[in-house]
Formats: sequence, C-alpha cells, structure tokens
Amino acid sequence: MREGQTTVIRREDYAAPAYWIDSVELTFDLDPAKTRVLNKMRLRRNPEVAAQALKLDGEELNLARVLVNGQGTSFKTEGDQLVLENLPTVTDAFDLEIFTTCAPEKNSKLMGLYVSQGTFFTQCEAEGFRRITYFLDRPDVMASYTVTLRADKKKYPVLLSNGNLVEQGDLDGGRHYAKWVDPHKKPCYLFALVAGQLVAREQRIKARNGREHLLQVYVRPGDLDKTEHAMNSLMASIAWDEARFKLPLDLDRFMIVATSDFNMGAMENKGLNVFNTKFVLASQATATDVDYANIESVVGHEYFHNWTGNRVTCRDWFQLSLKEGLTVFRDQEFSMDLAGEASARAVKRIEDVRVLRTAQFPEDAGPMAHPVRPDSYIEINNFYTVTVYEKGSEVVRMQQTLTSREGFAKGMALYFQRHDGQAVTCDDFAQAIADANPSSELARLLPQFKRWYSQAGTPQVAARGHYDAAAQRYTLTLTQSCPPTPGQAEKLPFVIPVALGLLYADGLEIPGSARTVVLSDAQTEVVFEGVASEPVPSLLRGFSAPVVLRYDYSDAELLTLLAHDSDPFNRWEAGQRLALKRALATIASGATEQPLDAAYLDAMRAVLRHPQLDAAFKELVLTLPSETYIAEQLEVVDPQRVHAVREAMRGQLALELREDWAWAYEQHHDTGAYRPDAVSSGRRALAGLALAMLCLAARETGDVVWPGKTYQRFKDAGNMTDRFNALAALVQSGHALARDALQRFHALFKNEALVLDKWFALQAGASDRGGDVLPAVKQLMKHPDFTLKNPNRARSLIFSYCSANPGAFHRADAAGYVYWSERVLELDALNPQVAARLARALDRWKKLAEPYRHAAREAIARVAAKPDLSNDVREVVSRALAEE
Ligand code: B3K
Ligand code: ZN
Repeated sequence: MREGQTTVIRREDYAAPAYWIDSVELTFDLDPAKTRVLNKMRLRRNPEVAAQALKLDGEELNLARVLVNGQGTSFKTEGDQLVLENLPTVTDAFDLEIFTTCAPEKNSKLMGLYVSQGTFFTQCEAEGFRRITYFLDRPDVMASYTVTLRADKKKYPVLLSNGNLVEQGDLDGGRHYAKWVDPHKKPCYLFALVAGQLVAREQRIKARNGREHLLQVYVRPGDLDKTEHAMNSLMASIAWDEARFKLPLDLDRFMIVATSDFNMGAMENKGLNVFNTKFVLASQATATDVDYANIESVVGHEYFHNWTGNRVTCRDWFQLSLKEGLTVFRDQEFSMDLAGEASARAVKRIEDVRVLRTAQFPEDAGPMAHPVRPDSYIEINNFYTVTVYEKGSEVVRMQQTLTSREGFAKGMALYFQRHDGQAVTCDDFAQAIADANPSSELARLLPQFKRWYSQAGTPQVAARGHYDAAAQRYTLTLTQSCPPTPGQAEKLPFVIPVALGLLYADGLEIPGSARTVVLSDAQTEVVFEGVASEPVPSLLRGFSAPVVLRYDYSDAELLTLLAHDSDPFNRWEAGQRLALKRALATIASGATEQPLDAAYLDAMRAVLRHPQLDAAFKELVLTLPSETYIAEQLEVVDPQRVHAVREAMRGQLALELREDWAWAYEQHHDTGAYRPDAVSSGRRALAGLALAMLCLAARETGDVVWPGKTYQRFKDAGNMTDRFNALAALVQSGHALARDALQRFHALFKNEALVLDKWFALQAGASDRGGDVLPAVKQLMKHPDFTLKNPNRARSLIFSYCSANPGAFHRADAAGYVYWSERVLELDALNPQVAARLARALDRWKKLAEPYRHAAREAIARVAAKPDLSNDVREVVSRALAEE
C-alpha cells in the first residue's frame, strides 16, 4: 500500500513521548502466510508531558483486538496510526493488549518480519518494528522484552530472540515453543527474532572479569565450515573492547545469525546480531582477503554497538551518528590495532580515507548533502549515509586528536557513567568527551567544534608558505572556507586539527617542526624559526581532518614527500597528487596520449622496487586515483574523457613498467599456506595488481606469455583472492581467454551465492575493452541465477554497472540512464530501500557535460514523474531535481 503522503520530519520538532512502555510481552505464532502477534504492554503516561491520546505506529498490519486492562476499548486509526483516546486518566500504569497478524512471506521490503529461504528474520531499524505490531516506534522508548515464539518444529527447529532462553518445549500438532527474556531494556529497533533450520558454531569464553559467555554463529546447514573467521573476529572484538575501552560483554549469550536476504551489512540487535551472509561466511576457496577484512570489521562494528548504540542509544533518529559515527570510529580503530605495526595501520587509514573521499565528499557536494546530524528527513532510511557513518567517524576521530588517545578513553568512560541506559544526543557525547578533558582544545572550543555536527559540506583548507631566507623563518598561512550546500548558504569556521611537519628538500624532517595546528579562525599563521633552507610542508598528516587540502605543490616537492615523509599517509597522498596533476592536465589539454612523464614513471618504479616498503602500501601507491575522485576535482565532467585519460595512464604505467611488474609478480605471488593477515594479503594484492598490469601491457605488445600465465594462475589458485585477481586481470584487459575463464568460474561456484555475486559484479564493472558492457548487463539479467529480489544479487549486477563503472554507464546515447531509471522503478515496487540507493547513482548529474547532463536530468525526471513512488525514492529524486 502506498500512502503517498510526504511528511517532512524536523529535528527541532522533537518532543518527548506522551507515554512510556515499561515492558512488552510478545507471543508469535509463526506462519509465513499469516503470523499472529499478541502484544501485551505495560504503559504509563509520561508525567512531564500534557495528557493526550496514545498514538501507536503500525504499518501493513491486520488489527484483530485491542484491550485496555483486559477490557475492550474504543479506538480509531489515523493514517497508519492506532489512536486510543479513552485511557485511564491517572498516571498509574495500565495494560494494553493488541492482537494483529501480518504476512511475512509477502514482505519483499525486508523490513519488519520476513522470510528468507524458509527462515524467519526481522529487521527493525529504523522503523520496522511497526510492521510487526503497533508500538511507540521511536528509540527513546525503552522497554523490557519477554518473547515467546511458537512454530512448526520440523520446519523451524531453531527459535531465537534477544537475551536468555528461559523455557522451551513441545506443543500439540508438531509445534514447539521457546521463551526468551532480555535482561536489558531496549528501544524496539533492537528487537529481533529468527526461526528456521540453522546450525551454529559455538564457543565458550571467559572474559577478563571472570564472566562466562556462550558465543554462537548461526548459519544454514552446509555453511558451518565458513564460520571460523567470523567467530575469531567476534572473540577479537570482545577482547579489544575490554582492553581499549574497558567495556565488557554484558550478556550470557551472544548470537550472530546470517541471512542471504538483507538490505544492508548487518544489524546490532541486542544479543542477536543479524548479518548479511557476505559479512559472515568465509573460506579461502570462496572469500577474498578483502572479504576477510570486511568480516572482521563488520563483526567488530556490530559487537561494538552493544555499548555504543545499545547501552546508550539515540534520543531520535537525527542523532544517528551518535551511535554510527562513534561505532565506525571504533571499528576502524579495532582493525588498525589488530593490523599491528605502523605501516599496516597506515594502509587501513588510507583505505578508510579513500572511501571517505570517493563516496562522502561527493555526497557532501551534491543534492543529498546533509550535516552529520541532519535537520530534516522524509525517509530516515535515506540517511544511513557515508556522511552519518564515515564523516561522523572522522568527527569522533578529531575529538580524539584534540584530547589525546588517553583523554578520549577518559571521555568515553564519563559518557557511559553519565548516560548508561539512556537515549541521548550528539551534544551529550561531545560534552562528555570535553568535560573529561577540561584543559583540552576540545573543551576550549566545544561550541564551535560542534559545527561539524550542524554544518554540511566539505571544508577546504588552503595553505601557502613563505620562506624568508635571511631570517631563516618559514611562515605557513592556513585559510579555511566551506562551499554552500542545499539549505545552508553561509558557513561559519570549523575547528580543524591540521597535523603537519616540515622536510628539507633532501627529505630530512626539520627537528621540532611536527605539530598539530588547530585552525579555528578563517585564517591562521604558523611561524617556524631557524629553518635553514626552503622547506617542503607535509600537511594534514594522517588525514587529521575531513577536509580538502589545497596547496600548490611542485613536482619536486611531491617527489620529496613520496620518497621521504615520515608520515606514510602523506607519502601515499604525494603519489596520488602526482597522478592527479597529470590526469587533470591531460583532461584539460584535450589530448589523451602519453599522460605520464618519465619523472612520474621513475618515481612509481622506485616505489615498486623499494626494498623496505610493504607490499600492501606499494599496491596503494601504484593504484591511480579513481575516475570518481578525478571527476570530483572538475567543475564540468565528461565521464568518457575522464575514463579515457585514466585508462591511458593505466596503459602507460603497465607498458613502461612491465619489467618491474614482472619482477613484482615473481617476488610476491607465492604467499604460502593461506592466511588472511596483513602481510600476506598485501603481497597478494600487489601480485594481483602486477598481473592486471601485465595483461594490460600484453594487449599492446602482443605478448601471449603473461595472459597464459594468468589463465594458469586462475585455474591453479589455492584461494579466492588469487583466483579472482587472475580472472579480473583477464576480464579487465579484455583478453580472449576471459570468456572461457568466466564460464569455468561459474561452473566451479554455481552453488556459492556470494561467489556468483562476484561473478556478476565483475562483468557489470568490466572495462569496455572486453566489449560493450550494457548489452552484457542486460543479458545477465536474464541469467537463471539472477534475481532482483535478493539485494546482494541486485547490487552485484545493477549497482556495479550504474555506480561503479562510470566509463560504461555514462553513454552518449543515454541508454545507461534509461536502464537505470527502469531498474529504479522496478526495484521500488519490491524494495524501496534498495531502490533509493540505486536512485543516488545520478546524484552528481549537474556536474556532467552535455549531452550527459541533459539526458541524466530527463532520466531522473522520468522516475520522479511516476505517481506512486515510495517516500524513499521520491526524496532522493526530488532533491536531485531541486533548483539550488
Ligand atoms: N544499524 C544498522 C543499520 C540499519 C539500517 C536501517 N536502514 C547497521 C549498522 O550500522 O551497524
Ligand atoms: Zn552501525
């Protein structure tokens, strides 16, 4: 049912709830066609709010009965809400019983209670609980839950919910039941149930404080051998949170359950995390190193939510970054601490910054730009964004930078001391960090610092240096500004920690020059005395703030930084800047041939052959900035031109360094028995890049040896990383062997859904060297393994084409955009959340050159003109078309 009402929800309209729900007893009679839900609540009026009707949220429910204190009562419905006016007037508690039914098997939105491969799952965040029963579906209403599940014992032998299993037994008619009690109060978005045929890997552990816990990872029978890494990641997460933040597990039992039908990565339901299989299942034969790393980080992320999100939750959904930004920060730190030494930490930091700059910076500059704490929304699901998550994490990271690692840990302790068991705001968080560090820069500048929460847009920091040789003085001037964003024309200065240091031209760091400058005015000057010769500034070390740094570096300066900076992040950044300069100059010149000069190629060769640098770091330096990142630097983007120039750069890098690539491959391809650790995965990554380059070079030279070797590698590989890298090298270079390799790959993995996703994604993301991509994508939609209903599969084919393959998607004949608009509409009828994500693929249409710009606008307008769009998609397309 589409209501078609678009209500804008505003942060400033927040009002405390008129009623509290203290406890909930839920009884489910699970049936895919018609599940019966009995909801017995104990409520009381909130004495601090004027007496008013009780309005409960509901969606797609069939209401059968409402009882107040056991008696029938009058009620009405207003839109989706159930309204009760004649409630007991005293503020004493009263019982409310509501009986409804719903149809899980018809639930294709995957919000609320649904069925995936014969198993029941729930997803309640943000507003899915209202699709299960009538409730005050808002995070500041926290209740105690008792849940009884009843179902057919054969079909649903495993019955799970939050907390502790207190009772179970058989019922008549082949049914059975299980009763769960959650010892912790929680908002309803953290409720979960799972019922089906599942098996579990189990592990009993004893925490530092002596408490014993049972850990379980539930999967479908047959997948148990792919759960070891997830379990190890969970144990590592528990140990890390105890060690770094003194936060223990507060439950006897902690469960993870995997499902293949899931809208996002995973969900932190109290004690019963539900995960996309993509972030649980791994074996060396089916998962790549990147998958292993993602599993570690998502398992960590959901586990860390147990404190940052569950014990202390959000007052309202505008505060989403309170839990998400903080928990991303925690999972990033976790992965970094696990990576160990400095170079591996830097690799993780570079990867995280790359995500921020290629996904969040464009968001911040486009029609969906919003502050880390948004001011309004139509559909909250549209605000689970890279801004709330990744920029939110950077905002937390800056708070750590401004208070020190120890100071920040003290701040976290104070935050829990003050707010455990509460639903709070981003202000409460920053206040606790500042109050625990009264003499810090954060405390001094707190009101201004909090502009990071309220102002959208990516700030720019322009740096200028002046060297006075006579006085041996170097003056660095830093100026900040921030472009306007929709609804925010003027921006006030941010508090920007700029970590920096100075190098002499020979690469030696000037002693005492390293520091963190806190830029809080529009402009500031930093003076360095006793500087013997003109220095090279290394600015924004470690990417100390989520800003665009402008400094007019010469090639010589960048080469110095690339070769010598003590900060590995800035070494990488110097390489990226060298490449970007060349890309931009070539794009501007109109020519495409030979974008790379000897200076750049020599520098890259030196990095590749460097005796000390890590393989993982080399792989990052030798990877060119993405087309998306290059496009963001331009006022007007011709995606075909960006694509052609970057491909020319890649081709040149491949050809001119081919002996070095061959050397790199021979040096790194053998990584021994498979282990997904930082060192060996770094070696595999570099060997993979080398193969890709060697296949690319072979196109020019007519060499048949390397493609042949690559094909052999594809066939013999002992792990998915090597196998997939070899396959990708053939596909991306458009080699004739790719066809056969793709077929073999499919035959080998036809029963492995997650591997088939890779197979679809690789073809949809392929370069046009192998032929026209769009017809191939359309053909793949007819493949028996394709289905639009499974979000992973839809993303693997459609998103890989529309969002991750700009060279193939932006076609002069507009066929890519037509395809996009058709899929958005088709998906919207099934699953609006997934559709709205796809709808964002054309966010940056205003930047496009003609004829793309006009065609893109038309495609968006076509979607917007559809009368019964979901709120999700409508919000995205109407913001895209807004004149601002
Ligand atoms: N909190 C969930 C996201 C829920 C998204 C709802 N549309 C996963 C996470 O961030 O851990
Ligand atoms: Zn999260």
